[in-house]
Amino acid sequence: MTQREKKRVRVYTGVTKEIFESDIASKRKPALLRGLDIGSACGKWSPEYLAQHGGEKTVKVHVCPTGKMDFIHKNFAYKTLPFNKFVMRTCETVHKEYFICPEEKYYLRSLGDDPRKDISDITIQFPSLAQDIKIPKLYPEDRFFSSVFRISSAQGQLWTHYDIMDNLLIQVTGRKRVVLYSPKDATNLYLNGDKSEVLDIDRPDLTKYPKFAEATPFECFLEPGDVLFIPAMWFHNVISLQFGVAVNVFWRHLDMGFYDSKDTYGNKDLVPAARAMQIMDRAIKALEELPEEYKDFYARRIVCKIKDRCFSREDRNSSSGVNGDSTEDE
Ligand SMILES: O=C(O)CCC(=O)C(=O)O
Repeated sequence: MTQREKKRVRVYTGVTKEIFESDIASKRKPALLRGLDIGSACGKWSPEYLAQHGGEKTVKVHVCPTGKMDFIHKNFAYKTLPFNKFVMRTCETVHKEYFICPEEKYYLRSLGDDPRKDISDITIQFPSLAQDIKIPKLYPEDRFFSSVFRISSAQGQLWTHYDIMDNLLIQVTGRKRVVLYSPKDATNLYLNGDKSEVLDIDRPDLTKYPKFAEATPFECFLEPGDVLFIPAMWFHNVISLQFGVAVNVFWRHLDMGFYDSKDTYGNKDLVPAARAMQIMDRAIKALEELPEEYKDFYARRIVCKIKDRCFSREDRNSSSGVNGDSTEDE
């Protein structure tokens, strides 16, 4: 069994707000936007400059002995460091000062000042650095949710996950590979919450995860200045090929009532979806009270009902629930 061939993410240049709305966001597919004005950050944000202008604010970072972070076996620790010290360590390959080992890797996903109440916004947490970056206003500004620093050591790899909001990932320095999967591949990714259990997407264990072979990867390489549109629910796996700094911006593209008002990360399932998942857990518990052959019978009936009522017309008759997105060439 082999994996499906990778498809390329479509590249766009000269994108205006109008083009973004009419030709890109509405297609609900990832898009690599080149040539946008993201301000002076690309030329300025050396590690030394970031350390000087980011200051000593404490940040909570992932520290991992290898680049491949594993959320199942928790091979990383959360540690706090002053931002300036974190940046200078993250761009080294071997550290004199370290938590776990001299080759450890670091990854920052910035948070609000009090993560239980505050949302990450670089203009609030890092006002001096925020002046250098111009976030392309391709989305309705009153829908802005958060702006997040993503700073990674070379070879730092973030597991495959989805977010529930639309997102522009602005690569400021360093090169990065992003592999994406359509929401319709949810059935092939062995999900554990919002994350895929298939950690090694390049050499997956297809004996343990046979359906992963049916998932279609979409790949792109981000260079400094590139902006990747990641539509809500598109799974993404990110590897920093060099020390790199990105800022990503999430916005609420749906009516406000869909979003959990207590969600400061922007990754809680939409309110009706969370309700449906809870009801489903209760349904499964009820099915488990039945003798085996009845449980199997009613489970099949429920699956049929969900397919008939909730799947798109073209997916209703397929056994896997797959899909226009995976088969269409980009
Ligand atoms: O670029 C990264 O390090 C991760 C990006 C990401 O997960 C996101 O934009 O949601």
